[in-house]
Amino acid sequence: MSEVTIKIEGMSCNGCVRNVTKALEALPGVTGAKVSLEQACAVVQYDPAAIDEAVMRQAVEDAGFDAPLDL
Ligand code: 9UX
Repeated sequence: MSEVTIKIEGMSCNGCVRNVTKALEALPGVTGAKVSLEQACAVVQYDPAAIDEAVMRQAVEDAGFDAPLDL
């Protein structure tokens, strides 16, 4: 299992945090996601054989937020 921190812009309340968490945890290969409103990021546990960071970032974007590559 691997872990990555993804920068997330545009979250303004805990509803956003919930939405991002659900979007990430719905992805095959993601086993857990801890999203921080204050730190504007998500720490994601995942199986690197099943998913990569680009797919996670796209899921965050599809949920209506920005996930820029630069940390
Ligand atoms: Mo809060 Mo976020 O009212 O998608 S849920 S702004």
